[in-house]
Amino acid sequence: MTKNAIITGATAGIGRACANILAENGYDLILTGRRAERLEETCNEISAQYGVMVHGLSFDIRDRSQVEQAAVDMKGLFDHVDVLVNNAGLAAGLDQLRNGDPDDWDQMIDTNVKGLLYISRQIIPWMIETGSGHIVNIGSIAGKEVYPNGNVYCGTKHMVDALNKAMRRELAEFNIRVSGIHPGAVETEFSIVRFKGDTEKAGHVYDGFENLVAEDIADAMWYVVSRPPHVNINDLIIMPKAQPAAGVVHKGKGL
Ligand code: NDP
Ligand code: 8X3
Repeated sequence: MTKNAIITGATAGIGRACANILAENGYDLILTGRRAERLEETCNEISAQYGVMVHGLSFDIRDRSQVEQAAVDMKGLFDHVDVLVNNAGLAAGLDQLRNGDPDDWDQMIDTNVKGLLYISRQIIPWMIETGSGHIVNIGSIAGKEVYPNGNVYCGTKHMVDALNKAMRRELAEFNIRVSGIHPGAVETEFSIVRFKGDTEKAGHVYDGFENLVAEDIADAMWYVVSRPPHVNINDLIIMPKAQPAAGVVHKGKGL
């Protein structure tokens, strides 16, 4: 039977790297993201490189009606889903709460928490109906610890951690695996988005130490997904060697 995966937020970074590794391993894919042109290019490139079917559905995961429509489209493309990677997410801003921008808070809560819930609400009953599946939730070290000025972003990722546990409790009886992957600093578009397009400021985040790259996280995702069927990896925390804890990075030490 064909293996199928859905990855949210695959126009960049970790989501795109997950798409590559799943395609390399023969999965047909549905990829999502708001940037329609970038999504189309990504789908075409991956499909040409690995010879699998790659469909793009462009929508904003914060918009519940768009997510519901996307789920209808997904059911027209796949007869079942083996893997859902809940990856779409972002940080916006890095300020103390008293100086924070409530629009940033809304965007993070709406994307990282509500968006993840909206898509999961559509896919979980489908997995139950077809009798199996694996949900991989991309959390963060920010969901395990809190770092200075990380407040609301950390809050959203703590919620992802809680939802990951809740899903696992609810879904084991339906033969559905649920795993959380919690990375530290990965150089993607993440900091460019966090600092609203300020590439210089974003670049400094990764100066002076060896950060993780998106492929490190995709590799972990593939490890989790490719375990024998009786094994569930509950949680993986993956950090750069130079980042022993959230918000702590040893720079300039050749690490
Ligand atoms: P990128 O900014 O490189 O990628 C984020 C992806 O999410 C893009 O494909 C973007 O697509 C998508 N996305 C964002 N907002 C929306 C939205 N409203 N609707 C649909 N898609 C959306 O960042 P990363 O790859 O680093 O981030 C991926 C996940 O990993 C996030 O959940 C992030 O919190 C988490 N993470 C990242 C870490 C890091 O250091 N980079 C560390 C720990 C966790 P588009 O813009 O086209 O909509
Ligand atoms: C982001 C993790 O450590 O770069 O989710 O803030 S960190």
